[in-house]
Amino acid sequence: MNTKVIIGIGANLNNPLEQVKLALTEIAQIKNSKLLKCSSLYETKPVGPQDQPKFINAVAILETSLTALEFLDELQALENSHLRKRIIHWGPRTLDLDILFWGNEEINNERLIVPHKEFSNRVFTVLPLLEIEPNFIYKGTPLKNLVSTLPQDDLDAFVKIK
Ligand code: A4P
Ligand code: MG
Repeated sequence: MNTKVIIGIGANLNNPLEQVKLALTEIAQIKNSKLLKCSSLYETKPVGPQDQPKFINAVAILETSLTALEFLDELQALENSHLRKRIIHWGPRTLDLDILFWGNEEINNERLIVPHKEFSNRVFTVLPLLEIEPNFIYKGTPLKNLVSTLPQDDLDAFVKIK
């Protein structure tokens, strides 16, 4: 059975625009999966420590017949191939791939929490998803209604680049 999965893509080191573009071509090749939609690429203000470069962010929608943990394995293998080093929590990274939604399922185990806990607090996940799914409903509320609850600084700094 196919599951619709929504992922967040982020990078802020080693030419992040190229990291994200390359990641999108790689994501399109994940086994037993099909890339359905991808947002524009955006420059965003870092959430967390501010003494780090701006991020490039995007959101993509796929369908897959993999299990959630198999799909996470694929994303983590891609992160590792981009020489990702996990040093600082919410700190700089060459590539960060998060599962935002796994169909309508709630998953909570030591490797995977879905929906992503920070999804609705972040300009860099909410606005790219709105671009490609303008009628998305999040926990019973239209996603577009959440925009006014997001930090104004982050909204001001959100710039479409490609
Ligand atoms: N994990 C649990 N749930 C998930 C999920 N839904 N998707 C586990 C992916 N992984 C999930 O992640 C740590 C562990 O979380 C993994 O081993 C996985 O099994 P990580 O990516 O190694 O650590 P992290 O990214 O430093 O922590 P975290 O909490 O995932 O941070 P976030 O939420 O990814 O935030 N600012 C801007 N502007 N743009 C960004 O993209 N990203 C972050 C990172 C901070 N600030 C940012 C951005
Ligand atoms: Mg992460």
